[in-house]
Amino acid sequence: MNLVLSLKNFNEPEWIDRLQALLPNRKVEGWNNGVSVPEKAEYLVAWKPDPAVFAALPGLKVIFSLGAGVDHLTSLPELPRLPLVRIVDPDLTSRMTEWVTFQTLLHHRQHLTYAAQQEAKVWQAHRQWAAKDVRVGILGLGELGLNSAIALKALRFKVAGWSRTPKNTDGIESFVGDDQLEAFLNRTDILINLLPSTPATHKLVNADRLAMLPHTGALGGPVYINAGRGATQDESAIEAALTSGQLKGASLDVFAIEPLADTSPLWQQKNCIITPHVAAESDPQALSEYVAQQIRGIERGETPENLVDLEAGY
Ligand code: NDP
Ligand code: OXD
Repeated sequence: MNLVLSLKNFNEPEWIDRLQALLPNRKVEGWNNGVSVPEKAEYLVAWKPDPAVFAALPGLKVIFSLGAGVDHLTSLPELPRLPLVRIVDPDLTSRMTEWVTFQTLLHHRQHLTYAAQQEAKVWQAHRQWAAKDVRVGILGLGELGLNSAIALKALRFKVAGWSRTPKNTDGIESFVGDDQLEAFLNRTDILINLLPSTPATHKLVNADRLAMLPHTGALGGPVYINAGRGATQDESAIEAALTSGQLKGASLDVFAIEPLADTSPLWQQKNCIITPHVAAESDPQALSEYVAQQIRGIERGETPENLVDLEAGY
């Protein structure tokens, strides 16, 4: 019944203390400090784990991803076919909705133009279009995409989403699968990417797809926003589209390789907002309680919540 943590970029000792306090009858240990009885470890809590951890813990029953995304695990050939639980947390979801809404409004309200004018002490108003005339399209209408869609719809944007399976949410148009992707892009002024990284979404946002975004909308050119995963976009196509004017603006929180290299030309793009994968962090205490609660449920014989479909990869 023991629990092992293998975490990169997290303070492992703090996480051990937090989980140990919530699960006093189990031994909680960090992979980096050595596991006392590896055969007794039944649960693994992982973020970009050491791939050697799986073979070293033969009694594992359930793996927890300490994030909503699981590509850090599904990309590992060593990952055993065990139940894999991901984070779904209202706090994380609402933080993502804040970031997405903020970036959407920033482009919609021409903030980059006004910030540049402030630098130059220029007092000049530009025509402002209404939200109801702007078509937002969200790639990925899952836990995060749907919440952002509802918030943007409440601001009166015309919202549609694209997903693998049909959705039926009042006032949000649903586009489904590869066959409807072009039609979805053709009606989208602000494209928001909240897709997971899977083989099917790899570099999905490429030059051809960016070219499908219209220039006929109220903004005068399309905007691209990504807080899903960098692997789902072709970074050089985005850079080229920003340079050519095919894209009017972008906001990027995620990149194929993080941190983004100093040499990336994206840093120089005046119409591109870059944030360092911070769109939706979460409260460590809330995440620890989520893991502890799931473990208690599993031990009562319940099926874990928010299991990843290992075939689909998300
Ligand atoms: P969900 O699994 O709830 O939603 C994923 C959505 O993508 C679903 O609507 C799914 O369709 C759709 N989708 C997946 N593959 C395809 C495909 N091939 N074609 C069409 N649609 C597809 O995930 P979340 O909303 O919880 O999270 C999304 C991603 O956000 C995470 O995987 C993670 O990478 C990223 N993330 C980023 C953070 C940050 O700080 N930047 C923080 C947290 C998460 P369907 O509904 O039909 O299954
Ligand atoms: C996550 C992330 O997947 O932080 O939770 O990107």
